[in-house]
Amino acid sequence: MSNENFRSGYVGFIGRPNAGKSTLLNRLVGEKIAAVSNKPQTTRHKIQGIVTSPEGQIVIVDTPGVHKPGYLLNRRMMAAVHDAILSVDVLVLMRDASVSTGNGDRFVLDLIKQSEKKALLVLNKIDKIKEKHELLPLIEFYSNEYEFAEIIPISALRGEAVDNLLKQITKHLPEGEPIFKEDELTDQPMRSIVAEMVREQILATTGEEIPYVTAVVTEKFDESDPSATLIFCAIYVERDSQKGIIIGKGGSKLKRIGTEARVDIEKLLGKRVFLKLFVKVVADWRNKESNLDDIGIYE
Ligand SMILES: Nc1nc2c(ncn2[C@@H]2O[C@H](COP(=O)(O)OP(=O)(O)OP(=O)(O)O)[C@@H](O)[C@H]2O)c(=O)[nH]1
Ligand SMILES: [Mg+2]
Repeated sequence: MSNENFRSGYVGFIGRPNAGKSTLLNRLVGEKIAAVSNKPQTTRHKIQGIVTSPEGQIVIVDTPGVHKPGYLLNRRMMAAVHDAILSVDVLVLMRDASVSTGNGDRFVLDLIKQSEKKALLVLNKIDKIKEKHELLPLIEFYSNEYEFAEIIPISALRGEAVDNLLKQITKHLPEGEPIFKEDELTDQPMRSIVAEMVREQILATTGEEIPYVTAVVTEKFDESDPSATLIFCAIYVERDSQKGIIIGKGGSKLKRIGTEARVDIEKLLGKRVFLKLFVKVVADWRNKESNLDDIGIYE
């Protein structure tokens, strides 16, 4: 593709937990590559998605929601945010427009200000807002704080105004050749996406502390049988009691997690999958360098 006006570059999605960053990533890419949930801190490491249009190629860098780090895990999550802010061409500050402004929002805004980078403000979840004029105070607040290149209200969930957002992001990228092949959707290894899909189902089926004490690692990904891909995933928890919750009565919960995740993985791979899940108790994995390295959450 040698088009003089073709644009390409990296765009970082930055925002508080639950703003809808990964929902938007999946929608723009057109495939589920990132876990989405109604629990905060769903995304744990940067996830890159690639969207190629006739006008350009955007490489989306989805990041963990900005939060105060407690465990080493959370420090690495925040390092991924800072790394993305430094390395991308354009930033997207994603804000849940249906909630009022808090200290967390100011903190995210400060990160954008300190970067002095070109940034677009995306006001998400407008499907939850009755009257569009309710957005005006928010728009006024943000435009007084920073010179955003664009302010765009969207609904990532419903896909409202998302095509326009893609055009606007592309417009602000530098001119240049595509960075990845046109048909590539992500540079994430399949093993890592598979682990995300399993973790998404754990987040969907468990409450309270379980989402935070759980990690998933793909330990085997065997495509030698052309009729079905064989996948083994280890689910880390920190205590025996948590293992019991994930397995459920007579193994019922683990079975449900596996069945739902398999549907998503088969859709992505376009072939049959044999998925085996097992639960490992690893005390304090969230504070151990070697465990975090195994899980794929790097410094
Ligand atoms: N009503 C509504 N809900 C949305 C919209 N976009 C995302 N959500 C929901 O918001 C929740 C959080 O979405 P995620 O995409 O996981 O948010 P995130 O910003 O990636 O969160 P972290 O990874 O924790 O930082 C999920 O329950 C989504 O379904 C939207 O446009 N409208
Ligand atoms: Mg996310």
